[in-house]
Amino acid sequence: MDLKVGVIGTGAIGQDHIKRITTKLKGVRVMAVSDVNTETAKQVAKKYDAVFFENGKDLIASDEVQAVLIASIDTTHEEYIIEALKYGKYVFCEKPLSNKADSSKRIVDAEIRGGKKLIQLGYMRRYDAGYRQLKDVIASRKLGEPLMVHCAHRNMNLPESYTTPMSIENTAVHEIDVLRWILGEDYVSAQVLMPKKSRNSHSRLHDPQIVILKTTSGIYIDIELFATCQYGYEIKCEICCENGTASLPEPSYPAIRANGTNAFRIPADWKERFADAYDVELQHWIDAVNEGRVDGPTAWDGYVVSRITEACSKAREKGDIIRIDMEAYPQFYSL
Ligand code: NAD
Ligand code: ISE
Repeated sequence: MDLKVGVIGTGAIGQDHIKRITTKLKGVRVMAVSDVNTETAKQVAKKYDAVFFENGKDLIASDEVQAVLIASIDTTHEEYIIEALKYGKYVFCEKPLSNKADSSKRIVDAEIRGGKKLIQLGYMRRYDAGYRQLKDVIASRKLGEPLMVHCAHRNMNLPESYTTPMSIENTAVHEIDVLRWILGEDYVSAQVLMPKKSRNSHSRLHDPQIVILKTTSGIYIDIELFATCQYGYEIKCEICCENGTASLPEPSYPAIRANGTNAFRIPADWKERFADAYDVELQHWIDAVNEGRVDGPTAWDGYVVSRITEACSKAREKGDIIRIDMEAYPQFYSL
């Protein structure tokens, strides 16, 4: 029997996920969709033969929906996750768990109170082949201990609704999660540097920004966040170890020699760059839920990221280095 999924949020990634579920993935069917932009949601419902719900909470309550995929904006995740937990329904929630740490903590507390892990979080880089290779190299310790990490996260351009705090709360969250997973360490301090503002930023966005994190063993990580780089979507990560370095592989495209140049394509956006990772991630969720469980990034992982982004925001506001004291890992999440 196919897993009957209801999707809340039919914007960019909501539609991308609905398409992949319908055309590529196995053991699943999109039964229902909802969005406050009712016009788009109705069109999507018609296109994919799903039921349109005016209200996301009614979609969650529906007997026709066994599991909920949340792809609405960051500030709405808590409300929908808590509602799905009330019905004991499995959830796949796009990153971040929430844009604020106290909100993420309420989600963790609600899941623990319910007594069963029901949430998988959309940190898809953990399913990207390149990041998995990087994790294996570091874990083998063939290069010795990791010491420093240099990252860049560049978007061609982001909409006017994308503001200064979102560089961290919406974008740097990917590096914060995936490096914690690769290095197997938590973070102890955060700092944010604000370089000269690009004229391609707008009045509510200071772009670019640089985040500097320190891990428990003393590894320093710098993350360049450049939301208006103009030329494409580019993700870089180089881990410098005692006896060598390991870098994230570039996406593979043919070399085109023409007009006196030798050129490679640069992906346009996250949809293109991480298409395979999204496929693997969602199939993983579907297969696990069909077996009555979830694994992958947890609500706790999401809460940890929120605590770090909170420290980064404070660091940016105060122009200071902020210490991070993380609570102990709840046993609930190690089961
Ligand atoms: P988007 O703006 O294209 O779509 C968001 C949708 O949410 C819109 O259609 C909007 O109408 C809807 N919405 C707003 N308030 C709502 C509410 N109260 N109830 C229901 N729907 C509501 O944004 P997007 O790029 O599709 O991002 C959606 C989510 O996915 C965000 O949380 C974002 O951080 C995440 N995302 C993740 C990745 C990734 O790489 N994993 C990539 C893009 C976006
Ligand atoms: C977007 O929400 C994503 O998650 C993308 O992966 C990221 O690159 C982009 O900066 C975010 O806005």
